[in-house]
Amino acid sequence: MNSFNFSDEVKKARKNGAPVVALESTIISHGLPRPKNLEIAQEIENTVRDIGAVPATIAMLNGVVHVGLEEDELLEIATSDAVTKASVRDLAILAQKKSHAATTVAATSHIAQAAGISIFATGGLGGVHRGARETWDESADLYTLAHTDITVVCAGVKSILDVAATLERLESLSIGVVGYRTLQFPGFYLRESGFTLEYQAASAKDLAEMIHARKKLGTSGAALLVANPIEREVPREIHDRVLASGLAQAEEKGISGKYVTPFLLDYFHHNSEGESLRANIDIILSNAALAAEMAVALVKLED
Ligand code: PSU
Ligand code: MN
Repeated sequence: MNSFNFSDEVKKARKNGAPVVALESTIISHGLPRPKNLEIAQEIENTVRDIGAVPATIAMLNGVVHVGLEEDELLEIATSDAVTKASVRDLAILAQKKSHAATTVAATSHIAQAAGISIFATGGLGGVHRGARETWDESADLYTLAHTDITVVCAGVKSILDVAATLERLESLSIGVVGYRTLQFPGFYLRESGFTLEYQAASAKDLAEMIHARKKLGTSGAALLVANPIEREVPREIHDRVLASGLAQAEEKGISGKYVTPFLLDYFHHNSEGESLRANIDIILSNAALAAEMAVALVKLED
């Protein structure tokens, strides 16, 4: 039996079979600048609630995994300097150390699955980094999603990554990808990454039916990725300039391992004239809304 701590709201939803949406916490602690991060985290949760689903923000506090955070707990994750970025491999170590940790897409997916939650909204997925031929830097998000029963709503992957290699990995790892009202794989800040998809879905209901079919066909061993493009993209000129200088700085400073992604996200936030933050907020709110609509539709289907 997993020893998770459920928030009151999530406890009640589980008892009543109400729709629940998992949310990650690394975006709060390491992906968004303070002090705005707390306000955004609350806004994400309220977006889910407004649509009739229950938000389950996942994080570790004093070594205990929380599925759904009370207000003071969300505050702690958003403001404490002692919050470590945790992927799946870190969880048990940090539990023993009674640490605070924010969970990545990989760790959040793992915990959500164990808690019986099937839909998860995030911003950008981790993937294969540029230069991975030399650095071997590939996000554990990919490998975890390969064996986790979860549907993740994201805005594609950032162009800080090697998008082509990431899409190839998604295919090799049997992770399904479906565009939301598009056949263009989105590039997080950009509506189109330049790579096309095979499938799209027209509505949250269609996506819920796909999740339902996964269960019926027994193909839910690996994750399904829903790629929901940003509505108003970052101007290409700003995007290309900041990307080039950010990648160059990361290399110059010798940033490696789990610090690469937070470094680049922070670089974007500080050098994009506010566009990176604006885009991140638009994206996570839009993904949370779509995930909530899907969760509501899924509960109706399973009735
Ligand atoms: N990409 C983003 N925003 C994020 C992240 C990635 O656009 O906040 C975070 C997510 O939590 C993701 C993690 O799971 O970074 C991936 O880190 P890494 O590349 O070290 O696996
Ligand atoms: Mn990495």
